[in-house]
Amino acid sequence: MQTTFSMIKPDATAKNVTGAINAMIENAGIRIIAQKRIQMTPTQAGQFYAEHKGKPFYDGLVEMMSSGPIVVQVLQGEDVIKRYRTLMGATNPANAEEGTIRKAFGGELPYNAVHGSDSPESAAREISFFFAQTEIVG
Ligand code: IDP
Ligand code: MG
Repeated sequence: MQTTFSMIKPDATAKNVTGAINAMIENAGIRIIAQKRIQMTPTQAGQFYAEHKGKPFYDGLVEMMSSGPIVVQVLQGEDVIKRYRTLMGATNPANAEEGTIRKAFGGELPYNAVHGSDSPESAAREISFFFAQTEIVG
């Protein structure tokens, strides 16, 4: 059983679709084993997205990600890192397939509703960025 880190972004909390996104996650057979609603500071958002520092969209991404509430989650399931990336859909919602979260709830970049870890290493880093072990209760 694998775990991954997921984030419902400020554009999606603003649209009041956190429950709808959770339903898509659960309908895909993925378990939400930890979850909280928080707001990142710009500094935190910058650290979280450090891998993108220097890219043209970095400043806008940091601004957007700290602009409102987000829901951070730990997801669990078989091969869940890859499966959740598939359920999210393409980074650009314009290219996302039918049935994906980004197709259903994304807008124009950087507004694409959700984040999901892209590897076991980033999953470990991103989970520990937001969650203490005691908060992951299964
Ligand atoms: P991912 O979220 O699908 O892993 P990344 O390439 O890691 O995509 O980019 C991180 C986030 O940065 C995206 O989810 C999106 O919000 C934003 N982003 C990526 N590419 C662009 C772009 O070309 N313009 C504006 N924002 C972008
Ligand atoms: Mg990424």
